Amino acid sequence: MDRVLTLEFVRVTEAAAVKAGRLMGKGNKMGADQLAVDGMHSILSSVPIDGTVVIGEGEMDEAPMLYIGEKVGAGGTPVDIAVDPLEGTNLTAKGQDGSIAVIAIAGKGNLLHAPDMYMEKLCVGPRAKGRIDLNKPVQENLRRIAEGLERSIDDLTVVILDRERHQEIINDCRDAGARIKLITDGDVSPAVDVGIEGSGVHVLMGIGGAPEGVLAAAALKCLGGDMQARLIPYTEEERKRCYEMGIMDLNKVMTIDDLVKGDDCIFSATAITNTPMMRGVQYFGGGARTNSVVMRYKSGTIRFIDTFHRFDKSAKWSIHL
Ligand code: VTB
Ligand code: MG
Ligand code: MG
Repeated sequence: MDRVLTLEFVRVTEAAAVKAGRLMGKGNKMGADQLAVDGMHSILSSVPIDGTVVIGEGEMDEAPMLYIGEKVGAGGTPVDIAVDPLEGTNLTAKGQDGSIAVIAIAGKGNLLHAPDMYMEKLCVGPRAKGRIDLNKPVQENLRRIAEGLERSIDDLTVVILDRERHQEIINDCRDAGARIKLITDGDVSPAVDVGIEGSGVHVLMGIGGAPEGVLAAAALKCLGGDMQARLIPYTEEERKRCYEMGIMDLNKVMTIDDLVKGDDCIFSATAITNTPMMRGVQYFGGGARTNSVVMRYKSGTIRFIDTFHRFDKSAKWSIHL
């Protein structure tokens, strides 16, 4: 992938965020999601790629845009694309922190085609790379991560989705002495943050969405961090989908390179509401300001981009509520 594409993908997530952010706090998560999809889709169609959506808004018959299998782009390099135009719909609908517009791009066949089911995740930054093992107890992982970060477990902050199913790992983290940040939704943004020093969070653990897991892996791969994951099929139908994907051992621990293969990927996210490293979309008379992070595996460059958008300069910003 040509490196000039990198900035093109920032434009894609910016457009989704500026549109969806309009509905912040309005209690309309479907509406916000739809605006994000519109914004993302319209800009993607002008990017010079020959893209296929492999993680998107659902199967063809239920999502009109950015559905799995949709061909996007203006023609060019063949790539696979994972999107979550509005990751954390509840957060945007309630005006709470942590919602982002996000995209990951890799060479054909290199993104795990994760079906919409649950995935157990363990995510860390570069200094803990190679130290995590999803088959080991929580305490053991925290001990090794703390060692990598040259600090005590008491000085680690673990992000966990606040769900009943996580009571055991929450107890284990507390027993080990780690600090915890329980979040109501949106585990992609904190998974990215654990890869960035200074974000104040060091580990993401627990069960969230599998598509979100692939997005997190793309970011962590670019950041030099690490991730392990395991699909958690609950129904017979979901188990069948795993087998169809060629995953015969349902307990298989996937590494970051199983989730995102190869040595060429790009990740971009724009904050819709605030995140620890980025401000959410701010609107002012006639425009908006966005914060994004974009990264490219090949060069390892991480860019934080602060952008001013002028609504009078382009029709693309007009929204019909
Ligand atoms: C997960 C997580 C997402 O929704 O999919 C979660 O990965 C759904 O979990 O980031 P529950 O079924 O327990 O609610 C998010 O938090 C938001 O899309
Ligand atoms: Mg979404
Ligand atoms: Mg999501």
